[in-house]
Amino acid sequence: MLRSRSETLFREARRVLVGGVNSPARSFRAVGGTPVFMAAGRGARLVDADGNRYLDYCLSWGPLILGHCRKEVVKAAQAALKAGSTFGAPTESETLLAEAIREALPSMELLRLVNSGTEAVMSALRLARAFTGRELTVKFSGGYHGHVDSLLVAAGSGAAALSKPNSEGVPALWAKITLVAEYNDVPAVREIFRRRGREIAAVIVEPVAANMGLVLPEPGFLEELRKLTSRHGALIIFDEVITGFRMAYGGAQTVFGVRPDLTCLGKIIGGGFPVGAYGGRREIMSRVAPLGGVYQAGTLSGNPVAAAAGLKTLRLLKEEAPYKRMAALAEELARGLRAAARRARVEARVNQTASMLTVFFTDAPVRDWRSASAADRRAYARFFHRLLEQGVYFPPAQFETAMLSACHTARDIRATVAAAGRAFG
Ligand code: HOZ
Repeated sequence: MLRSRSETLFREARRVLVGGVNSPARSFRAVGGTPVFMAAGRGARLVDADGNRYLDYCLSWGPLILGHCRKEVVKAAQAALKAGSTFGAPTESETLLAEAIREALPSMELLRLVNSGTEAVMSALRLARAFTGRELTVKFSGGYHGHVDSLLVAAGSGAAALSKPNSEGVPALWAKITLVAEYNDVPAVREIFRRRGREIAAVIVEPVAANMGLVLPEPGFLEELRKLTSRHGALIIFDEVITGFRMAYGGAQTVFGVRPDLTCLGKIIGGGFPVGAYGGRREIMSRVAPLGGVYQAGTLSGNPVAAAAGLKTLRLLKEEAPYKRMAALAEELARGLRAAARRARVEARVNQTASMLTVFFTDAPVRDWRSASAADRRAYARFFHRLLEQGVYFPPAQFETAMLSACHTARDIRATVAAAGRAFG
């Protein structure tokens, strides 16, 4: 597979863009080699700048649950664009999107649209501090919540992949207000609350961790976090930027039946355009300006193009309910990957739920950052490149999650399993 155009474009990009990219996760630093420059996408497929075709399991890191260029979503965005891309004034589509979100996630009684998941999390934390009058946040090792200063501590995703889980430039004071526990470790969280319960504003958690690779919550983990926070007067914030409208239409919170105080969303709700949202209990959200004293604003927040594309995406998801089918295909893929690894005598664990999965090169179960980070990253890099050569685009880093879209077919899964068999071998 020739990628000479990607090589050229990367050389040119590096002259003007930091590291040649606008987000480190795209840089291929975690797997080595030159990032593939993309030119187009259609359904479950990508075409790169050299004209090579790939089956896409990255899907822009999650938003494209309906695949690339879904006709109705493109149309909705075009219509909104023609009417005006931004007004800096309210538009009806923002309310309609917010209503659709609230209908799916009733815990979000009142919400605010922003431009990214990072913004949503940053704002939710400020709000939690204001509401509780406390300053500490509890997060989980390997959990990633965007590049919010205080959460770039033991962070997952690109930060972990580049061995920068504690970013430079974060004031020591900000790092100090963040307490860290291992995911799924209830006794550790209990101990943190025992020592500092009165100072804790919030626990922030990905209900299914998807930024240290995919790691599932063990039975009782989320329920216990809910109980502990309630008992100590702290809030629980679900970061559903990845799981919202992916794990199920109502997100992970409806699947696990745990109601958070605040939820952060991004990705799918923008239909492929920049967006984020945070929301939750009315009495908490009423503290946000202009109703309350917590200031948070944005010129392009809830811009009409993202709102129209997001709304159309949610409506299609509701109508077509592709979740069962996507989960069945993801299960088949996970089974196929496990069998292919066994045949090749490769130690691999595949974590999977709904339309998400991660292959870890390890012989032990992966249930937290400790076990995720023990996986053989070089083996993942080899696997990734061997798949890429065969036209299968997995996330270019071990600490990420592969995803399926509603466009992936049983045939795609069989082709991927066959390619993985060769990649493991
Ligand atoms: N949340 C995505 C990674 N898991 C974001 C990708 C990026 O950082 O560019």
